[in-house]
Amino acid sequence: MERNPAKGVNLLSECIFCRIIRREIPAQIVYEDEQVVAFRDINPVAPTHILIIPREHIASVAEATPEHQALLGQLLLAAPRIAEKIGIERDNFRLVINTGADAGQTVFHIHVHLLAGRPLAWPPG
Ligand code: DGP
Repeated sequence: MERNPAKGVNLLSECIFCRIIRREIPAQIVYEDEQVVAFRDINPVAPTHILIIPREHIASVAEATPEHQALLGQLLLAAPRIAEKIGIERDNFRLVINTGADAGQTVFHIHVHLLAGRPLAWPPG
């Protein structure tokens, strides 16, 4: 892995989400399986704000390859399971994947935001 200032810190040892997976820094983990981990966002923008991430470090959707096809699907399919597990509606949420700094991506380890618990405007800001 390289350190690319345009993409933030990409070193596996320093990636904050890799560190959460390794339990090196605390997080409220709400779901995990062999491929996927989900935890509460430290800066929630909705009553429910969960981040769903792959255990494998992939910097962004733009860095994913066809080999990641199934894994990317697993991130999405985890969402209704997570919703059920944490006791919210399994069919009433928004999933967001910010890709690139201009789109708001600040952590360069793919993550799906699961947002729920309030009306969500469209288009997003
Ligand atoms: P994005 O802007 O799409 O890259 O989203 C990154 C999210 O990650 C942002 O909503 C805040 C969250 N976040 C950043 N650092 C931490 C952390 O250390 N713990 C947790 N739980 N969330 C974090």
